[in-house]
Amino acid sequence: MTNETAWRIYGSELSPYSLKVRAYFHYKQIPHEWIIRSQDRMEEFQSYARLPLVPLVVSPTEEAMQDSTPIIEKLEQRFVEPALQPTDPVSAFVSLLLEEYGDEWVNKPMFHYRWSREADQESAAGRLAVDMLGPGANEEALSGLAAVIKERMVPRLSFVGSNEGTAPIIEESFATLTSLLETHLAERPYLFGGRPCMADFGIAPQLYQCLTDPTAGGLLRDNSPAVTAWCERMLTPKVGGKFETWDALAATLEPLLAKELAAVFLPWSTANAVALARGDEKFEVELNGRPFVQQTQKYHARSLAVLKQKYADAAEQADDESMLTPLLKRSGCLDWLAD
Ligand SMILES: N[C@@H](CCC(=O)N[C@@H](CS)C(=O)NCC(=O)O)C(=O)O
Repeated sequence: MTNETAWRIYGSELSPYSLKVRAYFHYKQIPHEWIIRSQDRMEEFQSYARLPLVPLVVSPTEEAMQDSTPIIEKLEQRFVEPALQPTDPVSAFVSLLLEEYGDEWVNKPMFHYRWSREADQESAAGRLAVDMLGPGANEEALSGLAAVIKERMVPRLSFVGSNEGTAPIIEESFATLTSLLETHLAERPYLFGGRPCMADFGIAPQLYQCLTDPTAGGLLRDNSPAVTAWCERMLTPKVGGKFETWDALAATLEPLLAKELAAVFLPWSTANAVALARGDEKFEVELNGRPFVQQTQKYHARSLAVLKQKYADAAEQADDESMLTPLLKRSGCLDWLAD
């Protein structure tokens, strides 16, 4: 028998993608059980998971799902209200574009700030150890596990492309994003107005993780009170009003498309995809005049291809009068999205 209360989310409080999916469940008011993937629950987690990644969602009929964007897209077919996307085609595509930027790029400043400096490493490793062993575990076990986690996570900075040379680019990107968002969110509770959409689910959980870390959290609290409040609001987002029209949003969202998507995220993602197609293990791309060097990553290339397909579909659906293509052209995004 199907039990609608039996949806399960295996996740971690320190995983942005887990909080993204949990926020979606709250927004759609889908009854669910939030299960921290602790050592106690690892065997159970592994019996469903194809990949050793959280979040993992298990449906009432025992269907296991991974990867936050496909999870949400699948659930959208079943839980249609409240609508997740604006109906206007320009806003709808920009929302998808920003979700992708959140998942694939904003994760970099999140990961970089969390694992680069000693105070942040200690904080995150300590909290992850509590997640794994439970708050009742003894001090010695917790500090032993925290040390192991730290040793495992710090070298992973290289996977996200964080190193001495790229640190200033990543930190500048965080500053640009949070300052542009601060202006935008000072006027509205969610990115597209009175209710959240895909863009909010993509970006806010990454920045929420930053908020829980000493260095990035300090920056956010000191400089970006509206962004801070939005990240907290996005833990359990609610319908508070309507989506605004693109005209009302454009003045403060277009600069984000130009300064972050067109100047940083899309050139970086494209360079990764081009290098992978050539069979290279590393790539270098100039971002805002400085070299960014990273190992190639297959996942990003696949998700860029999906994004380009979404743009092709949106452009085909839009009529000749659509503002979408001119907007993407004006902001410098079009060349990266259209083949
Ligand atoms: N694209 C995936 C990314 C999931 C992911 O990277 N999860 C991380 C935590 S945020 C993870 O599980 N890392 C391995 C681990 O924590 O054991 C999604 O959107 O769900």
